[in-house]
Amino acid sequence: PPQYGTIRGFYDTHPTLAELKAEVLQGLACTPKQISPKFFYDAQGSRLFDAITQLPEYYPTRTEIELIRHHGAEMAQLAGTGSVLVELGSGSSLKVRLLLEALKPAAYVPIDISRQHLLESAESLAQSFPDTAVFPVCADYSKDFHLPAIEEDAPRLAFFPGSSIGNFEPQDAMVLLERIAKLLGPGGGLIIGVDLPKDPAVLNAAYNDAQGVTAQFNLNLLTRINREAAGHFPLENFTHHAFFNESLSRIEMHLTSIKDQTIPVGGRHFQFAKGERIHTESSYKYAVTAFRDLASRAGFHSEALWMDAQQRFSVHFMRV
Ligand code: AVI
Repeated sequence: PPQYGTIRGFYDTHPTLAELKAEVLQGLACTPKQISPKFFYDAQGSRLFDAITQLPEYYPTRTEIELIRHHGAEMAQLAGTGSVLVELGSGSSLKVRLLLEALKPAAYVPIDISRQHLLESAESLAQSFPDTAVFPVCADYSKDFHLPAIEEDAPRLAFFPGSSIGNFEPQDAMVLLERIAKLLGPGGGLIIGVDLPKDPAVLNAAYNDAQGVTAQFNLNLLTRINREAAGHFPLENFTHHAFFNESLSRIEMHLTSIKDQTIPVGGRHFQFAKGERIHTESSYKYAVTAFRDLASRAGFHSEALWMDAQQRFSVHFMRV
């Protein structure tokens, strides 16, 4: 029988080592070299990301939390109670805690690629909210994933905070939003956090923190590849490089080779010239109208918008 205060089920479709290896090898064979930012989030990467969210320079998390604190009641009013609440990239599930009291969902489905982190957060949340049925799903939400068959008649609500949508290329973001729209069905709601374009100095500082946590987060990708994909990257031969690309309205993160070198990975050999980079992340910043246009092409219309006084971050309420 289902027990209250613990998770009710667990769907595990964590990407396999073989999938990780194949995607990494494919990315390293591209020109320019690239690796998807979804691979940042192993156990250590998830911890480092949580540390980033606490940094003085990293304004998005703190700004979005303030927006949810101030406007959570309005968000819940628009969303209605009794829904199946699906969170994409739930991480530590801290932000959703601010909404649960008001939302009173029938069930909460946190989806994340980082298995251990997901399970610990889901257990802790289930204990704090014993009336909410918690069904974690470990999955790469950039691919097709399935929801547990629960509360099938309840309306669905998606929560996609943190501007993680910005980590997708705009065309892929549109496709992902289309999939979310399909998952929600007509009338389904979406609460989505989107980082805004702003003074490049503020953006550059947020991705080049003084303590070097973002650099560690970026370099941890190589540690992971060394461990899980038989890589031989010497970490000291690569440096963190992040900057705002104004014409594309995106932060770019790269790992730059400090010298000419050949790196074995998964039985293959990859040449790096001095100064050559691996593109590890883009973080697109969307003005309000730009994001509305993107979402409307995916079948969403905008119902409400919240921004902080400095217009650093936005939270949209959208409906299919
Ligand atoms: C998760 N994602 C929205 C973060 C971002 O800002 O793009 C990841 C991150 N990368 C470096 N710092 C934080």
